[in-house]
Amino acid sequence: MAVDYSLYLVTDSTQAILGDKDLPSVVEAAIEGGVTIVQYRDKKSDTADLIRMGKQLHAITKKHNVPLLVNDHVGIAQAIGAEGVHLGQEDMDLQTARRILGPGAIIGVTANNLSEAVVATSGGADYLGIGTVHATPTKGNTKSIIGTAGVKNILHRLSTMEQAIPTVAIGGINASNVQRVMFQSKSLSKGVDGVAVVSAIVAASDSKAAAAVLRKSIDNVPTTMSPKAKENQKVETLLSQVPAIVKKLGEMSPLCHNMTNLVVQNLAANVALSIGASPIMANYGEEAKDLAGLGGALVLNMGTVTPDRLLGYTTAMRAYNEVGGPILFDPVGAGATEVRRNAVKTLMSNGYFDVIKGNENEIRTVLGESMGQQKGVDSGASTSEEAEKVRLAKQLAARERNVVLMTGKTDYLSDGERTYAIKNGHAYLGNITGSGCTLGTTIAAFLAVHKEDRLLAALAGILMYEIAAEQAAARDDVKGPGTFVPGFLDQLYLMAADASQDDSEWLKAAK
Ligand code: TPS
Repeated sequence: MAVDYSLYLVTDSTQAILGDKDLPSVVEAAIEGGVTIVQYRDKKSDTADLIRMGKQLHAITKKHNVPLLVNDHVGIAQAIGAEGVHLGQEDMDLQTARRILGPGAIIGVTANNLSEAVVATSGGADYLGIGTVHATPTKGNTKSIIGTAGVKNILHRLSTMEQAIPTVAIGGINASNVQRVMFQSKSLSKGVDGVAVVSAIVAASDSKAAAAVLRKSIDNVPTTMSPKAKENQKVETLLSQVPAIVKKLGEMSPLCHNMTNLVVQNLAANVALSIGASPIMANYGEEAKDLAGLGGALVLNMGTVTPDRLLGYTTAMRAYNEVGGPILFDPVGAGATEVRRNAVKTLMSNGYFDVIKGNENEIRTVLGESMGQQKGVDSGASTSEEAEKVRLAKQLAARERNVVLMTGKTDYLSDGERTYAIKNGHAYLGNITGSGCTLGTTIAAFLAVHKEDRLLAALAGILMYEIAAEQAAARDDVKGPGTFVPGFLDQLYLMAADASQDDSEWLKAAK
């Protein structure tokens, strides 16, 4: 029988996690919510209690056709007729357990590093529990937190082995990061088969609802870029599609939800209106639960960071990720302060971004290659050669499996496979506040209307934005940054209107 490891519940009977709830009821509700396999894990009870509870749980799991494994205690598993065991590195060895339970039992092993994973796989384990992924109070004595990068390392090593066994990731996994854990590992030939959780379900007041939220996130993990997109490598092919996308934007007038900084609210809303989108400036994360369902896109601009806002961002990310709504992340001033560096880490570990847009310093910080203290949020000193810039954009996009736009005198746009340099724009953009942020708004609007190829959507947004800036700067009534802003809004507006008449003259200015 093939075992479904996609949502794996590991129980805990401690007051801190289970509280006063009844464990069998929690397990049954969790199965109703979408749990596919259960592990009875109880580090404290004596044999009689373990058997009593084990039997109760097994009656429930059998009723729902879900396998029950017992943590550590091979004898208890045998006594209650459970489908198998899960063994930690300090528990009974795999071979002995196999001899006792027989070939038909499901035996899983915890793997914290490459050698543990290799030994268990070649030793005949049925699956691996890979972790601890994130720090978790559930397991205090974790040898090490391996992060999603550690999970990827182990998966990569496993992919070189002859035997292939299912894997689940475990440790600090909850509704806000489950998609990221599943999705990141999928950049390899084979990702994890599921996630195992303790507190995300057992500590929840409504275990059925908690399981259902996880279930939904797992079932809706963002898919990889469509194969069709990859065929269109040639820049001419991409450019030829831009006018139709600009036109589509005007027709659909997508919601462009901005969670942005205090400085650019007004300009961002005006830019969105000028290009034909419907802006909403809503910084309270709870609102995203309603807004995410409206088919628009979210701009998450970190320019004004406060604890409240950070909480709002993570709530909003979860809401958009759950429905597959696109998110553009603008890590403004990412490396400038400790608070911002931490905010980037929090956000990056909480979900998935379709596009990350930033200057070189910001992209470096997100990548984890900070060059030290940044001077101010706008400081984007260019220190590297073109090849280095291409590497930065490409590497981050490949790691995140998304699209990265690294802005500067030349902009670099990459999806990890295709990388383009864009040389449009005008110096005035650097003389007004919020030009980078409102470029983010523009791209987000395009993401909402062209989901088939995010790189192409972003390209359409950048070109429209930067060519409008060039046109505005050339106007007779534009004499400097002050008159540039209204001229720029006019040009965006005119371009959007032109696109509806299939006139793509302006695209000829693309560099
Ligand atoms: C399948 N383990 C590693 S981290 C952790 C546990 C129990 C705590 C997670 O709690 N893999 C499997 N079963 C296990 N028992 C382990 C690994 C060991 P939370 O989800 O609350 O962070």
